[in-house]
Amino acid sequence: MRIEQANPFAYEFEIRNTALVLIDMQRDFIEPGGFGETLGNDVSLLEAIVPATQAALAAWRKAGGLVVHTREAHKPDLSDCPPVKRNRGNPSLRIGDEGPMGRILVAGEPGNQIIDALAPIDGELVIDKPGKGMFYATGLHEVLQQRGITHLLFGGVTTEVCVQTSMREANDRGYDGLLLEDCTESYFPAFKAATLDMIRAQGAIVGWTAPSAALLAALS
Ligand code: TIU
Repeated sequence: MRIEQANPFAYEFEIRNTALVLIDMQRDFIEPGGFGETLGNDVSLLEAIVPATQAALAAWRKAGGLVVHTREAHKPDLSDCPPVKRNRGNPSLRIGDEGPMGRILVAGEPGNQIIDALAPIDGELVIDKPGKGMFYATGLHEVLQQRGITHLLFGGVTTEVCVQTSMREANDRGYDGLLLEDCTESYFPAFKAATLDMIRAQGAIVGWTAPSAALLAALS
């Protein structure tokens, strides 16, 4: 497969060696009452990427590719949440506090679930990650290695926080990563734009970006 319209140049991959990774498409970030809103953000911006992400997920499932969903999630006793993370900033509710969708960023709580529109199905990996990056303290690299995965297609939220961190972690581990431009969003549009530029600058220093339509065209 070849995505000719990828930036900064064409991206080549084989479906059997590639996973679609959807980062943290959980209620905590996309719906009111979760972590995103407690940090003072307008979460409605993020909802706009759901239709394009749904279409990419449907096409990828149809093609038979591996799907990985991540959730930013901490254990109920918060033993995997460094105090500096819990104490950072001035949120109206901190990680572990009881909010309208249950305890903020805690595994198993209603707010921590992937949104219904993108709910995982049997055979897909669901990774709970205590950090912003998807490899830190998750064992995901070993799982992907066992499955022969060398290429990662990314979507999810937020572009400059968990998505970019995960792409950089992936790049350092030897994966070729491509970010689907309209399947990712930030609470800060300027940060999204800057992140897309940073990823593909200097000859794909972190990876590639492409509109999801280019992936759909390659798969059709
Ligand atoms: N705050 C923010 O933009 N993002 C996060 O805290 N987590 C993720 O990006 N998932």
